[in-house]
Amino acid sequence: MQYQPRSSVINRPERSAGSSPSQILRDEICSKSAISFLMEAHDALSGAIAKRAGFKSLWASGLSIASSLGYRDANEASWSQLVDVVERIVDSTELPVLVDGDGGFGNFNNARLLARKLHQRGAAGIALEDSRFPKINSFVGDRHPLANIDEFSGRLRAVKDTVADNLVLVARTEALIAGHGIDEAILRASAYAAAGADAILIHSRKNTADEIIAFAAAWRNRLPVVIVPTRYYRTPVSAYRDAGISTVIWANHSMRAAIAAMGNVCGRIIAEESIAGIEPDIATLDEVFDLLRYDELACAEARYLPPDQQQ
Ligand code: SPV
Ligand code: MG
Repeated sequence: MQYQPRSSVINRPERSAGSSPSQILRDEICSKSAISFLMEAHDALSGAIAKRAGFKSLWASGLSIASSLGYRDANEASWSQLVDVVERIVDSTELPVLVDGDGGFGNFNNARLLARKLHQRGAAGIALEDSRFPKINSFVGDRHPLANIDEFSGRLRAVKDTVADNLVLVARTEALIAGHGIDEAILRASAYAAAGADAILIHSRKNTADEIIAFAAAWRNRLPVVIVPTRYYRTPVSAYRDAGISTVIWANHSMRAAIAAMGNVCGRIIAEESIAGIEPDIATLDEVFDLLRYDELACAEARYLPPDQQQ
């Protein structure tokens, strides 16, 4: 049987110039006709699962990657650890990946180094937030000092000058997280647009979408708007469509699902002193082998190994 490579962990077909990851992501974020959805991935496996479910693009979440590495979302993981995880996500999924670059891990120099490395490893875009180093997750505590607007704009310009259009540059303002109002958010978004951002991510910690919708109304789509509705999860997507939101990020849900599922399984195994009960509730080994494309390895062995060495 002739093996037909499809999107594969191992056989990674070259993309044509017209369909680079950043171009696909740019088209999604800039599309005026359709809202797009980015699913969180924190490793290659969660990326592959998101792809299998049908997501077309991924969000390499800082919170989820830090959590899976056992770090706090407080710049405890280094930029090179982030880049390594992103490379595995990109390699295993071949989907466009928008990377949560936090504040860029320092000043303009650190931010442009991070962007260059992410481009080299196949990322499609980078989101940079106007927090001060070291950042802390937006939902932790009340102290979220913002970077100076001009200094942060310099970080954006440095990234743009370094990677040009090879990475989509999403500028994220934490103005609302820091307790400021819509005016400050618009002021910052305007400066970041002037600095070369391709889209604006506006974040909120409220449990309704009111301030996001108010921002979108005042912003009038001068650049596409990206949102992360972790706290205002009850708002239906139709409200975002009506507000002209371009992209919605489901930012941490595979990581949280994994915590819940693994906690449940571990708890049952210890209580039942048996793995018999949980077997129907976990992935089969065949599912694992299918997800990781063991069939491709078998086909490659048939092609490249002498018959007496094949499985
Ligand atoms: C992330 O996923 O790391 C984000 C989104 O930045 S949030 O955790 O909501 O700040
Ligand atoms: Mg983050």
